[in-house]
Amino acid sequence: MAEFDLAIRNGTIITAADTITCDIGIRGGRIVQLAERIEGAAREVDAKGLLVMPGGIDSHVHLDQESGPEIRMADDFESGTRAALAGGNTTVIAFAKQEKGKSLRACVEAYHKKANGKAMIDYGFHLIVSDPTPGVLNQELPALFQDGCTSFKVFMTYDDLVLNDRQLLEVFAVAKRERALVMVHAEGYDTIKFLTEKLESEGKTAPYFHALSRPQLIEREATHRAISHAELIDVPIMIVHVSGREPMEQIRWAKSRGLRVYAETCPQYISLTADDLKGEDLAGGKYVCSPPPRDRDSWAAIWEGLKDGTFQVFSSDHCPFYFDSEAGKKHPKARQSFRYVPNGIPGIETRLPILWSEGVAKGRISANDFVALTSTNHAKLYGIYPKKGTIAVGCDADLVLWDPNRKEIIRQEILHHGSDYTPWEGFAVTGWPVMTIARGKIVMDDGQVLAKAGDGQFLARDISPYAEKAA
Ligand code: DUC
Ligand code: ZN
Ligand code: ZN
Repeated sequence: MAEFDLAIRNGTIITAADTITCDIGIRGGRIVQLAERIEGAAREVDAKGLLVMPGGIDSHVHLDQESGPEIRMADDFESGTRAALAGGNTTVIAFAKQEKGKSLRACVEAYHKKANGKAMIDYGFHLIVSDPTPGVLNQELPALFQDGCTSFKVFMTYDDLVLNDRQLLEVFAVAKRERALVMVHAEGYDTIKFLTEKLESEGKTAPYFHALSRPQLIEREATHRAISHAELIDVPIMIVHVSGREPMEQIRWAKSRGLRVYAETCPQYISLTADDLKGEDLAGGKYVCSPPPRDRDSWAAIWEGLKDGTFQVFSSDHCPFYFDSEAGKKHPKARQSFRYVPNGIPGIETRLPILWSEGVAKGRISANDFVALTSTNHAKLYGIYPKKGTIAVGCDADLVLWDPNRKEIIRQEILHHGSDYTPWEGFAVTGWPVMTIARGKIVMDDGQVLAKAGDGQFLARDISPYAEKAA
C-alpha cells in the first residue's frame, strides 16, 4: 500500500507566516509530512509554478437563509458550497438565524437539516439571535455553544432582527459568561428608518437611494455604541462588514483604549461604489447590500486597515438573491421603494481572486497577509485552528493551488453559484484558483467540480481564543 494517498509536489507553500518550497504528503485526509521530496504516493499533483495555500475559509456566508415571506435565497448549502470550493475555499461558516418568536434550538436544527447531505465542504454555524428571551439567553445559547456554535451575531437594524440596547447588553453578558465571540451588524435602526421615510416622501425610491438611506455616519454611530456596550460588559466583539473610514476610526479608537474589538471587511468595500446602485430599471438592485458600497476614498481607507491590522478577516458576506426574479431583486414592490429590494450580494466564489488581484498582484499586501486575511485568522477567531487555516503536519489537508499569473475576467457564465448574476461582471483579475483539495480529496480541478453533495461535515467549533480574557 502506498505510504501517502496524495502528494503535492514542487509547489511554493504559502502560510500566514512563511513561504517555503517543499512537497506535501497527505494520508487519511490530513497532512502527514512536509519534506524536500515525497515519493510513494498513490497519486501525485505537480504544483510547479503554482502557490499552495491553506484553502480559503469564508466565515461570513448566508446559505438557504429565511429571508422573508416572498423572498428566496439563490443558494442552498449545495450550490453555495459548490461555488465556494470552485473559488478556492474549503470551509464556510454560515448563519443559523433565529426567527422572532421561535426557539433558537429549533432553528439551528432546521439549518442542520438544510446542510446535512448537501454541503460539499466543511461548515459551521454562527447563531443569529433575534429574540433573546430568558430561555434563549439562559438555556439555549449555552447549550448550543456546547454543541460547537461558539459565535453569535446580533443586529442593530432590520425590523425582524433588531435588538434594542438592553437586549444587546444581555446577549453580550451571555457571550462573556460562555466565552462566545459576538459579531455585530452595526447600523442604527431609527436613523435608517428616519432617512428611508424622508427619501420616500421626496419620491427618491430607486435602488440608489438605499445607499443614501444608510450613510457612513449611521454605521459610525452604531459601531461606537456597540463598542461602548462591549466595554461596559467587558467582552470582545467583532464588527462585521465594515465599509469605510468612519466606522474604522471608532474601531481604532477602541483598540487604542485596549479594548478587544476585531473587524471584518469584504470585497464590495474595495471594488464597488454607491454609484453602481444607479443602474436603470432596477439594475442598481444588483448591488444593494448593507452596509452599502461607498466610494474610492473608502477603498483607500479599507486598504490602510487591511495593511495595519485594523481588519483581521476579509470575508465575502455572500448573501445571494436572484436579480431577474420577483423572489429576489425584482420583488413586486421593488419599484415602489428600495426598502423592498432584498439586501445582499453573491460573492463566495470571487472573494479570493478579488483580494489577490487588488491586493497581492498590485503590491498592496503580501501573499502571507492574503493567507492570514482569507484563511488563518478566520480559523483562529472562530475556534477551528489549527485543524483548519494552515499547512502543517497534523492539519486537515485543505489546500488551494493558486496560479498567481492567470488572468480572468469575472463573468456569470464561469461561476457556479445559484444567483443569475455577479456584481463583478467584467471585472478583470490576475490570480486564480486552479485546484481545491478538501480533507485530502481533489474537489475542484481547473474549474471542474469533483465534490459530491454531503462530502462536507459539520464543524463543532472550539472556544475562540479571541473570546477568552486577554493573557
Ligand atoms: N447583513 C449581512 O451580514 N449580510 C447581508 C445583509 C445584512 O444586512
Ligand atoms: Zn450584517
Ligand atoms: Zn452577512
